[in-house]
Amino acid sequence: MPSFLTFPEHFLWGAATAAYQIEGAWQADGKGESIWDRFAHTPGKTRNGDTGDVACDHYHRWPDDIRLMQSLGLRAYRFSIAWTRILPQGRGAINQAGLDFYSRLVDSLLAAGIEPGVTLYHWDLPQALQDQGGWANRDTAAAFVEYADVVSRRLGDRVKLWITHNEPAVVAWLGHSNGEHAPGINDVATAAAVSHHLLLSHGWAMPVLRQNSPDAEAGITLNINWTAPASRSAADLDFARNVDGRWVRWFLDPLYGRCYPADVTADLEAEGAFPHGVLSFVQPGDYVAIATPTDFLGVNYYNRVIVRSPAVAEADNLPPTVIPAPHDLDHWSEMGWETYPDGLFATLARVAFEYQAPRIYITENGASYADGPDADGRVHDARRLAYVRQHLVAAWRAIQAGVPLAGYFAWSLLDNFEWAHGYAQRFGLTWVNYETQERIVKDSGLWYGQAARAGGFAPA
Ligand code: IFM
Repeated sequence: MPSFLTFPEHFLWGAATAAYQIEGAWQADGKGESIWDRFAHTPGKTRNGDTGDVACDHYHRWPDDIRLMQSLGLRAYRFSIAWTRILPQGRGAINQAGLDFYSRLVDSLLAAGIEPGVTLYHWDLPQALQDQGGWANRDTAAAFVEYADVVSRRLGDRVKLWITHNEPAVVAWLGHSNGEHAPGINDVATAAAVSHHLLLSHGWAMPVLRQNSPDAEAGITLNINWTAPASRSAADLDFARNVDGRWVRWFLDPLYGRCYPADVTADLEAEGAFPHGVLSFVQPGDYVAIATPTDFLGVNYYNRVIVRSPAVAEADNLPPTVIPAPHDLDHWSEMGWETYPDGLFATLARVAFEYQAPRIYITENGASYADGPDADGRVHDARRLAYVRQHLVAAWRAIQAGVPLAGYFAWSLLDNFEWAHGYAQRFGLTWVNYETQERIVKDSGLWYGQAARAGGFAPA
């Protein structure tokens, strides 16, 4: 390996956030209620009852946050739009103040030399649409297209990178099958229908984005971690197939024209996911719409998951995933996620060569560690720095192997609201004091900024 890893000239060195996780101002300037507002305000749903009501107060502090990005030398910033700032009731009346907010943000990013990348849906469905069935209702896919149209008509002249959805698998399975996320539903049949309507809304929105933003790239982001079996036993191997199938292939396959995978369809049928007939929610034309060609695939990669078949786990009284306790925190983040950079290389190769994704962005990658300021006022987060560096080495190796990787967005620019974990988990390159809203760039952020400026780094 060379002593300095140089990345392609136009590689996007970025950082990512999401609206509900950083903006706060949950009722400001005409914003409507989202399912995450409702969920977090419901006792018992998030750790310590934490909410995104204030979060990082980015809605008011965004000029400072842009200056922070500029000081780091970032070339790109991926953020999401809060649907309820634009259409407080989900569809119908447009809230100009919401559009103005994002328009100013985009203008200021461009003025600072930072490329804006917009995610349209990062989990905060308008509650008004949830009240009509949410993503289980096919009509929500039509509402999403209207929303995509309104946003891209306003920002489409300046935004050159559009992501329809962030991690539809998490929305479907965590939001609707185990209830850990908003809207907190626990029903596999609902989750299966939701997954289809999310994908459908993506496919329907693609031509609208192309029309309103003709010079832009548009695609979707999936969470693709590396799944491995705990042993070579038939049961564990089959369970690893099942887990990877429902979290990854169930989404990748239809997006790349292969329809839903038969083995996962059978698994879901056995769980009662199709009470009205197998895949009864698929209508003529849906597969073609979902497989509308995209310009890129966004990959969110964090860790390897080593899975054990539930039958084996129960019989041997073992946990369903292999996580040693206590964790070695050099190798397992505070989320209990294993650091496994080879999995990023393998994942990039998989989507590039098996699915022929024409271009790939790593739209999220990062690790949660609680390190805060030391006596010197600095945040010496050596483990996160090592994590980011190791994953960028894997990304560089993938590029050498022929993967069309065009950018990397660290998760996250700031410590922020980590969904059901509240503020207990910190993923930021920047430490946030939630009492004072002070920001301190961590050592990992300083290192990443240097790499961004230099267009590469020394691997060791
Ligand atoms: O914080 C989340 C983000 O919203 C989606 N991807 C994973 C991150 C860490 O859990």
